[in-house]
Amino acid sequence: MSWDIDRAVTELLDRESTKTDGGRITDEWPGLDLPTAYQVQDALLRRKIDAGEQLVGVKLGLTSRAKQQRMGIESPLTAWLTDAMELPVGAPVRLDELIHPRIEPEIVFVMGDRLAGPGVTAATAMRAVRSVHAGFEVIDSRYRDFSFALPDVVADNASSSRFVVSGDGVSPDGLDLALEGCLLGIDGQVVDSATGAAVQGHPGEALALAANALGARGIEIEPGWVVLTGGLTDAVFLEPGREVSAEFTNLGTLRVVGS
Ligand code: 0L1
Ligand code: MG
Repeated sequence: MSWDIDRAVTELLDRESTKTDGGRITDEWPGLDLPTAYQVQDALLRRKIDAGEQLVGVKLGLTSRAKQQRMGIESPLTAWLTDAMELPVGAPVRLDELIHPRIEPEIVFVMGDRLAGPGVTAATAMRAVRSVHAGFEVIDSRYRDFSFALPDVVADNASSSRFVVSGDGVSPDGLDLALEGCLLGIDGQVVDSATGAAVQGHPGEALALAANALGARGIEIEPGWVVLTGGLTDAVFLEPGREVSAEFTNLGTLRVVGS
């Protein structure tokens, strides 16, 4: 059977619901280029919306050198966030619902104004931000061993599975997000650290990148949307009983336990 957008969506959703990873789609469908992969991603979102989920925002992936080097892919990408992916602060991550989840700390924006590319700069992007939050993203690739080419991971909605956003947002005014520090801990031991500069030099650059990339596809970032700006550090595996913490300089501390 030949591949097309519909078959790729069905394959990826099947892997997600059966918690089964699989091979790269590009191995069987070399014609899956980047524009087609974004069509798969959009069609996958439409299937989720048809099933009752709501679009609540956008994520950036592969915005930091740490993540790019691990995955061997240098291009940042965008993907969709739905309400079904959001976990309340303090809720455990149910590992039995996922394949091989990893977690990464992120600086998160909640938008106040609409943002429409092209031509968006970091400065104009930051003026549209209502509040800045500490966040975690749980990624769970539908590909074996997180092994994929860029079109595979774009089609797979950038490995998205769960996210957590701190409740107490901070005004972006007066914050220097390039200097915002984050200590990543596992069971109380610091295992990694970064500042916001790890994300494209400044998380506002990542937001501008998303606005411009979506603008090229005729999509605007809407007021109220959540924007995950990308992992500050490399992601670490979640395990049963493991507590992962992210302690930020000004955005507070988040803790998540795998259960
Ligand atoms: O949020 C991310 O940076 C994920 C991008 C996809 C690559 C991965 O699965 O780590
Ligand atoms: Mg991420």
